[in-house]
Amino acid sequence: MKAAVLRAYREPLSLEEVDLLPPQTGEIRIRFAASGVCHSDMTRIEGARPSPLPIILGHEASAYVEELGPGVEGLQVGDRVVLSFLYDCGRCFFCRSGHPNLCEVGVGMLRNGTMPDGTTRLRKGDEVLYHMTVSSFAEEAVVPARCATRVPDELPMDVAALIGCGVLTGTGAVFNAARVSPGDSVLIIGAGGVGLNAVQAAAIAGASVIVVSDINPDKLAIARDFGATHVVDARTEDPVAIARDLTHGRGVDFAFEVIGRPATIRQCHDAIRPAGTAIVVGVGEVGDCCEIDTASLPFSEKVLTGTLYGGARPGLDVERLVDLYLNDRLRLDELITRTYRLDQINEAFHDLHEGRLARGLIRYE
Ligand code: CND
Ligand code: ZN
Repeated sequence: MKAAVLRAYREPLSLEEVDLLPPQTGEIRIRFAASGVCHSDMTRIEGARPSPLPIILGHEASAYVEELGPGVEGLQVGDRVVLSFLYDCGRCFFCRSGHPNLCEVGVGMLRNGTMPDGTTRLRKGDEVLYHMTVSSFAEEAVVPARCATRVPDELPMDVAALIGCGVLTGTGAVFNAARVSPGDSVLIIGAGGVGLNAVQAAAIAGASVIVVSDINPDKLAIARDFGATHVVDARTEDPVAIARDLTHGRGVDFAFEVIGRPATIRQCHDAIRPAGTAIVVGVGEVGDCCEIDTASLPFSEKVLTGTLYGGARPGLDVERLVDLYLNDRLRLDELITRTYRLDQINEAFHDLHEGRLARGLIRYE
């Protein structure tokens, strides 16, 4: 099968023939329909968190089931599925305590680039590693069956792909991590493919004030369309001052950072009210630090935290988001700015880098 392989950091992906081993127990072979291009893929190319190479990127995808490994139940060949990049073993402390997105096995797979058994099914002579369990910048993959959720025929495969990361993460930050309630005030910093989903989730949740900060006027226009009550051009305006002005000088109940930079994380912490919560969704570089005035903490009772995969319960949340979309409550078509073929993948990353995309999508059919 054809795949786009990362062989060296900060270099273009190379289009190659890669071999796929058959699915092992509990695994399936899938043929991709579409894959979103997420900033987490670009961060990997930039080497912000270096790990062994070669690796096949891509982690936000829809696919068809092609082959079932031994012991797979509940899926059939031909099923249309959305992939989750977080495997949940169902047995570890985190799965049993209601945090399947922090599954010890799943997080280990993200770190090591493997399947649950610590090896991969991708070969080019030697072993090729997975990126975030899915490795969807390829025609096919072998993945754990637990990471595939069947979706109905009415759901277009293009928008199905986006649910796998950007939609689940952005909406999950609001619905699961923050549990935004009607009347809450919210600040969202970074209105890209993930952040825009936090914006529409805040609107669905009934937030009274939804302030969105970005440095790109095109993104701010979509944010307004998606339910932002106020938009801030961070090149010339201060989101912290504006968030306070809109909340009687107190600060917002929740602030979401969806970029992964210390300066904007600090803005979120500054913009929340006493006992408010700042939630970091963006993934920064290893070693990045952010200064917080510790003396103010006991007086402010502010909470600064992060969320992995929007605190999703992967299978269940995919089903709920599909229903929201099919009932016209969640807008996903508008997120797709441009589609590409796999051999245009480096152009897609260039466009993402230039800020041209709400989401770029690789289409395989
Ligand atoms: P994308 O590049 O689409 O969006 C980032 C947005 O931030 C763009 O619209 C930029 O214009 C904007 N921006 C840049 N600088 C500033 C600034 N100073 N102030 C305001 N806005 C600014 O990225 P994405 O939406 O694909 O991903 C966003 C982050 O989320 C990224 O760090 C990615 O790695 C992370 C993420 C996290 C998780 C998770 O599980 N926590 C899952 N997927 C992606
Ligand atoms: Zn992602």
